Amino acid sequence: MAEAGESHPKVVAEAHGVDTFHPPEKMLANHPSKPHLANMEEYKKLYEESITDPTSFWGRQARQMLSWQRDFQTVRSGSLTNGDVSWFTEGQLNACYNCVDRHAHKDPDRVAIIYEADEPGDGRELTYAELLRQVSKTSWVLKQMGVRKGDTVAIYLPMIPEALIAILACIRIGAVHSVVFAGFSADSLRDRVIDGQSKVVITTDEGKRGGKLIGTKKIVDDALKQCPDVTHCLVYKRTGAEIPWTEGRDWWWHEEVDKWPAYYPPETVNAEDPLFLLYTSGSTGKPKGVMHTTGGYLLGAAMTGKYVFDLHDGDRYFCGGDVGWITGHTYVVYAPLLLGVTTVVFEGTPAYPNFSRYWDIIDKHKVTQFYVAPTALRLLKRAGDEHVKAEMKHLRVLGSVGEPIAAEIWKWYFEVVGREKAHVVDTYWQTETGSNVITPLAGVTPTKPGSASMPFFGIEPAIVDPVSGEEIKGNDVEGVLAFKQPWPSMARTVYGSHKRYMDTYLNVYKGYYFTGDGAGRDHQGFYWIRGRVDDVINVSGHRLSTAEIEAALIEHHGIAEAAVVGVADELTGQSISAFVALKDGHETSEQLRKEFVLQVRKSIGPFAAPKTVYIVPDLPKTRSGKIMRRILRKILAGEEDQLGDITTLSDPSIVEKIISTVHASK
Ligand code: 6R9
Repeated sequence: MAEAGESHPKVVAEAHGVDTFHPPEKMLANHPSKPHLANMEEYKKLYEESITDPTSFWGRQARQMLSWQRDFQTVRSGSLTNGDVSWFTEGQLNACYNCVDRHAHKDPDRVAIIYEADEPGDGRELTYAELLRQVSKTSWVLKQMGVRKGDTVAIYLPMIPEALIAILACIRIGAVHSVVFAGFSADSLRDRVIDGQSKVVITTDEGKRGGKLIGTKKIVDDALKQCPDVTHCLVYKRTGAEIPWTEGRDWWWHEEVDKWPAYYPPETVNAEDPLFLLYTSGSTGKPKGVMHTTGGYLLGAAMTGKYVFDLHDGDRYFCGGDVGWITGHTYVVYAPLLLGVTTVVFEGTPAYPNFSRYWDIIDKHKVTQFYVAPTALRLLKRAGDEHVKAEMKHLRVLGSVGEPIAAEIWKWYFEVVGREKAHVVDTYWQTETGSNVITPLAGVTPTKPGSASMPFFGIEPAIVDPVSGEEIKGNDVEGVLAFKQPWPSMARTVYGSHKRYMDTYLNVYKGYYFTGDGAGRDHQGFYWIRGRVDDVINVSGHRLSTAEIEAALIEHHGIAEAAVVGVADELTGQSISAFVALKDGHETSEQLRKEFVLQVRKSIGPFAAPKTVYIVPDLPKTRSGKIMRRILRKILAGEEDQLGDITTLSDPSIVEKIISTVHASK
């Protein structure tokens, strides 16, 4: 939570009279059938039922959307207060069967994956039948490596079909996948492999992104030097580069899968058996292994895929998120495959070979739904409208995720990309919520640029006063965002640290799930997400903790103390500024500043690198030694006249020195 003296979320009353956009007529006219709900009345009716009678609502949906091997009797048990929530308790199923087999049986030639490689023109398509064969072979391989039900497998792969195949193979045999974003450094990978107790790691020889090669296997080798429990490493040959090899531990994917049959029976698991771990940043230095379980998570993915994105048979869905983050998990892999539609797996970047790349992919593959973070849209808007030449005539839904979307970016998305024919859905959710929680339903919900609009089924939001901890009822209110009821796809624990789970999410306001975000509810009940109220910063949609970056910095021998703050950035949403105090015997220099940035790249990954490093004589600290980041934020924002009372600092004179350092570097 926020440290003492931190300011709480800004109270900004939303001006009434913000434009409201209804689902575009042209979207409905071009629709292959019609949205799953006829209007807002239907949404309200179902929503009401989901809140007042969750047992009947979710029981019905779970039986409709998922295939169970054994039915459940208990829909929901446990509570937010006790942190023991379980859904569909006696139910048994297999996640891979739900994503692959049932579609492969019904319609084997339907395309499951369109792989668009980094180089335009490269790539391939996989049908559901082919996916089932490849996943089965890979399941055999993992079994032979000794992976058993409940074991964790670490996946360090770029955006290639094998990332999905690896995930599906794990869940086919009841193993738990722990995907680590392939932009993380060896140190970060090591920490996640150890924390998740993975014994097998899956990777590639190299990755290819934006025309550049990434030495994934080399990074894995570095990480594994300190992971004695890893017995096997499965390596997919992506580029054919020369790579280091450890005999007995490393195995080529293509050689191994060739040995095994093309069918492996799915293993039955319980609804509450873990499905995956995904590490995310919180207020403290150590990343949290957020644990999702099988039945509830799958239901959240399938339900939001259907209603938020209006997925229908025959749709081609393109989510630009990386499989290393939750967006890639739920909306590249699970939602589209659970619903049996085609998912586009894109290996590259929106800027390579030019700024038309996304639009060309959408056009070429007749994409019907596109989903991306505002940071990419800011980049592409800035590049110029002339890059948006592709017709993209099949687009019905344009999704936004990961950070607030500014009204002008929203309008550009709607007008220039969507030609006013696609419905823009600004979807709010988190790694911990598993699937969209506050979001419009495409084709149904009226939207206001910048607002994530209304709660999804089963989500009962509360705006809470951060000081009193009391819920603020009624409309036109501001506070922090919490949820009052458990929902199926909520995370069940932080792996190996349930106390941390309780303290971060469920003990902050007893009886509520606390999101960590500030939010407002306007006069019509629309929700406006204001951003994090804790020490989490959001750079290009990547969630980073200030404490984690500080911990990385002080690994450098020259740094005595470090404080990291997020500042508003036109392109990346927020950017990272680091303030460091040197140890005795070190002199300020450009070289040292570069080393500090490098230190963070090495310890976390390039995406966490500070944009600016200020070397200061000392940090502003209270007498008890707490670093006052609020003061640093104010100085960077040019609000030096609003620093408040600084006499409580152990050395108030330090503030002037920091101000002049910041000014000198401008
Ligand atoms: C899905 C994802 C979660 C944090 C969340 C919030 C921010 C996500 C947003 C949004 C405003 C939206 N966030 N979606 N803020 N509008 N539509 O991004 O998960 O990486 O765990 O980040 O992202 O601050 O708390 P994750």
